[in-house]
Amino acid sequence: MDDKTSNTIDFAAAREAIRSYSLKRGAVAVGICEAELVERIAPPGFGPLAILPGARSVISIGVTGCTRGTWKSNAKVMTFIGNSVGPIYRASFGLSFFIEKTFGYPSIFVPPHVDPEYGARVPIQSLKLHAELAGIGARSMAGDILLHPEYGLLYYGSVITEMPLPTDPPMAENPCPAPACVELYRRQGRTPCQKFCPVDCLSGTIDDTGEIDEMVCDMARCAEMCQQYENMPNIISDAITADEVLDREEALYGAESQAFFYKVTSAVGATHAQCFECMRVCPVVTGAPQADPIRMGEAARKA
Ligand code: B12
Ligand code: SF4
Ligand code: SF4
Repeated sequence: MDDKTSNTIDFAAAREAIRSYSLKRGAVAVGICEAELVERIAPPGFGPLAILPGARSVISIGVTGCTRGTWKSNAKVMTFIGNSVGPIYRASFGLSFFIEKTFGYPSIFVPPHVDPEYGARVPIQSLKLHAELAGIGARSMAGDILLHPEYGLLYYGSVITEMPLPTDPPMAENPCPAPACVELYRRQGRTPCQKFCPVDCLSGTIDDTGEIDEMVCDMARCAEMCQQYENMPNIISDAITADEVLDREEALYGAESQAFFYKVTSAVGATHAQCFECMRVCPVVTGAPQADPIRMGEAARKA
């Protein structure tokens, strides 16, 4: 983009157009932060400049989690329909094209996945860091999952762009821990997410003022729990190492594998790593004003 063209752009109006495009595509929250700020916090090689050398801004968008009915269901059902990563990745992919086409600045959809060079736990970019700095989530006691006071649990997608856009500040206040969680912690020494995590992988402390003092999450244990119903590598490994034909067939065509392959072939977004137990008991996730689709519907019908 040459200076002459960029001088004709109204960046505040562009920001609104980006916001409006994202909301139309299903996002409920949109925030923007400076690429330079992310670059300073992310480890070397994991900031925006690593994937777009001229990066100026990072746009983070969020879609809501589940319906009220889904939260009432069991853990197994939630592995099919609990997350919303598909829609958010499609919306952010579209946004990268929208910015290039409308404003002419090179933009890129951030791959949300892990970096194959560094193993199963290291992402190419931290979507949580983008969302946190762009002001659409704050770190919680539940393994640093970001929470939003209006929407509870959001799933995030990001776009990095060379466009210099007006930014948003990080959230001034953290909705975690909720007052009810502080109360439970004072009485029992544990918050709801810590208490109900099925593999006890969350710990940490709340200080005298009711703020997060320390958060600890055993990610290996959490990952094992998240992958209990669908573990592609296990299926393949069991099939390769089976000595007997029947064992091999069980590995490939047994009930668990069938369920997994159904999900993959019917393009269900939630094909790996799903556990929602810390979120199911979180008052911010289920009680935030806009987190409940029934209440959202009532408000819309009244309007
Ligand atoms: C790998 C991964 C997992 C793994 C391991 C989790 C882990 N944290 O190690 C497993 C499979 C266990 C998992 C589980 C879940 N996940 Co997950 N997961 C990811 C993924 C791909 C990377 C997370 C990660 O490792 N980040 C690196 C850490 C260290 O980043 P960070 O805390 O922001 O970084 C801090 C510093 O370390 C440093 N830093 C900055 N950048 C980087 C980059 C790197 C590489 C490193 C090391 C450090 C670093 O700066 C930050 C300063 O505070 C992200 C998508 C993404 N690309 O970000 C989704 C994501 C974090 N998962 C998500 C969710 C929702 C879940 C689950 C609830 C599963 C589910 N039901 O959908 C559980 C929750 C578990 C929990 N209690 O946190 C959401 C979180 C949304 C939110 N509201 O916060 C994300 C953002 C996906 C999305 N598109 O929305 N997940
Ligand atoms: S996602 Fe499941 S295993 Fe991981 S911290 Fe939450 S409740 Fe525990
Ligand atoms: S249950 Fe939710 S609000 Fe309460 S401490 Fe855990 S993450 Fe925070």
